[in-house]
Amino acid sequence: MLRCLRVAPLSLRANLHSSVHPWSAAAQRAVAPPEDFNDRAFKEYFPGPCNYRQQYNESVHNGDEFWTNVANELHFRRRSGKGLEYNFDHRKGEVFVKFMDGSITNVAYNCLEKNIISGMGNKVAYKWEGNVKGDACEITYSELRDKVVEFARVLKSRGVKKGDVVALYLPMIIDLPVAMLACARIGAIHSVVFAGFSSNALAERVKQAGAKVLVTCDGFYRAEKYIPMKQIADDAVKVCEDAKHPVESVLCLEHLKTVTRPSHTTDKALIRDEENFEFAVNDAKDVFAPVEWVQAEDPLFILYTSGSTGAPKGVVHTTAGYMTTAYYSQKVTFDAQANNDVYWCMADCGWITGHTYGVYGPLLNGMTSVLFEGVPSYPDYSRTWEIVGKHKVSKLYTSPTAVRSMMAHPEEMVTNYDRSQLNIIGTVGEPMNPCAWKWLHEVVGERSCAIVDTYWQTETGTHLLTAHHSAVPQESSCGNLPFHGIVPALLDENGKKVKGPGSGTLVIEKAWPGMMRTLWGDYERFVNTYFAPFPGYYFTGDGAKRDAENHYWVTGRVDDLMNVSGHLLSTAEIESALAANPNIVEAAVVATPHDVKGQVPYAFITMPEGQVMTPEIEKEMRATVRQRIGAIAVPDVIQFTPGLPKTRSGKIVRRILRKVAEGERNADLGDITTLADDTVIAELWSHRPENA
Ligand code: 6R9
Repeated sequence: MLRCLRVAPLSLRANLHSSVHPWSAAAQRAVAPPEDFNDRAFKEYFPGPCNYRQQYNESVHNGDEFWTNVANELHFRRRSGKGLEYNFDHRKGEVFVKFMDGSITNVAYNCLEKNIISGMGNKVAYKWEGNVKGDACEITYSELRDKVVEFARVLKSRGVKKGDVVALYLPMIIDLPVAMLACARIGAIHSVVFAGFSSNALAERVKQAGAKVLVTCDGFYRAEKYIPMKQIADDAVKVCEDAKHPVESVLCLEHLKTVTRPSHTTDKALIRDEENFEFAVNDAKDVFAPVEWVQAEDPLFILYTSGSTGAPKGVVHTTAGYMTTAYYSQKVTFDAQANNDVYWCMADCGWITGHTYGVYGPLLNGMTSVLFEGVPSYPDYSRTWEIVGKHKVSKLYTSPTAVRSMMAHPEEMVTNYDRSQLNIIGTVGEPMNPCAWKWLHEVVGERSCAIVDTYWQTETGTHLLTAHHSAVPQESSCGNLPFHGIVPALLDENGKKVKGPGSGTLVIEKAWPGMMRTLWGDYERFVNTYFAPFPGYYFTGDGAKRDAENHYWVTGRVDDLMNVSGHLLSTAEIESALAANPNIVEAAVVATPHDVKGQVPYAFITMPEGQVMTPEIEKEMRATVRQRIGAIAVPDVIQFTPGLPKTRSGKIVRRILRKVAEGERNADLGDITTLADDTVIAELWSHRPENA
């Protein structure tokens, strides 16, 4: 039985300070839960009409007051009295965004000291799970703070000052959030480079950011594969030196001596004395590294993201605005309950999801988080659920890619493990397809969990559109609503706003505190990429559809649209239709040139291990696309492939698929260093049908 409580409506301001947060699932759940939804999912339900939209309206009409009220829950050394100021129209002057300009605060202080002062020092901040089962440890908020202070001393001893850039090239070990927070503590700017990047990719990012110090470790294992981090870092340092951008100091942590090695490696990292982190700790014992009180608009971090052309873009996020929206969106989207939750964001800290919802969001909310070094497939595909069961995870943040890889395996790999505490499953990164949604909903969540898709970007810092469990019906593909404070719009090909239901390019009309401020060292590219395409709007680069109830479906990058006989089709939409077939694990569709139609869809599909493509399955898939979208969308070719070319963050690299579809064997595939597995390319070619 559901326990229903009735609450009197409270004013917005009063709500922000009440013990049950007004946007918590408890206060918000108003849509009919799925049939046989039990009270495992949320502790309390409130009947009556949903008020998400009402609160949303207040958040956008009174944006300044709204966000300043949220910021009031955080610690500021000085408040300037200023709120959100911005200009999105480059024709009217410089594009800029500021929040609480002139105020003074520190994000690391808010993540650590603020919680410790309020009595949470002994609470576990991170439960770490190693690559090999059994390697595990925990760290409390007080212990985390001590480690951060120690790390900050070492950085200071290497001459790092406020405003200096520190590159962090580390796997998913507790030292990574420690290093991020240590930078934040002393006002240095961290630039985390994903541990799967090659030496060239690392060097490119270190050079571009002008990093003074590079922090790495000896090595780590991803499943059974040994990743020689120090060796890669050394190669990168050499590249930087040759390019006359020398790194002043390298610090190397010894991680391998603390973990179980799943395979033998004869490799021993070469760590010079001056690079040895433990020696550096000893040398820095007497260094003073107090909290540096920084300006609201001082940069907190740089994070590189790929550009559609040219070099990677160094997205810059600043202090007060990012902190406020990270804190708030974590709280609202995940119904953060400092006392009850064990939360697990599966994203690597090398990506924005790991920054905002793996480090800053959960710590600002005093949550206990799982930090996982390994991969969902090792030692087998039950690993995720074994960890969920072991730590009684209540909120999980994952990606459609991870879900699709897991759902290709027997259900027992999930159902053998305890998921009784799990109540919210967030997803991010790509459009959520109905099959993956259904699997999460039925197999993982047993119809008792809210499945909350979240759409956002490295540049946006925090959520833009979410399927908030209180306001979006729990049905497959039900679309997302704008997050509080976010005003999306759809523009047609002439840049005119689409009114009511329709589709177009997704842009954002008003600023929000947590958005990017510039591209590191390239303000011009920042304006040209995000504001010049549609003056007065932030351009997301994605297309979306909107229904009469204001639900949005992000259909994919606008560059992924194809024009078949004058009809605009979304690759994502065709992919969803193909992947609806139970024999399919994943589908990727690209446009390929056609003499008569202009372009036609060409599909690549993967299937569960051991399964083969048959003419019947192919026929079924074509029928589904025809039925769901129309004959125009039926792919000309459906090619089976054992794997898809993906970046290490799980994004399909369509540019490679386009070359295969076009049959351009000798074509330049561009940068393939970001691929998780480049052997996929040869497989794509070997499975290309003769008649394609
Ligand atoms: C957070 C993150 C951003 C791009 C974005 C869009 C795609 C992310 C999505 C989604 C559909 C979702 N994307 N979330 N598309 N539905 N829920 O992923 O940042 O790595 O910068 O990627 O990812 O195309 O523009 P980032």
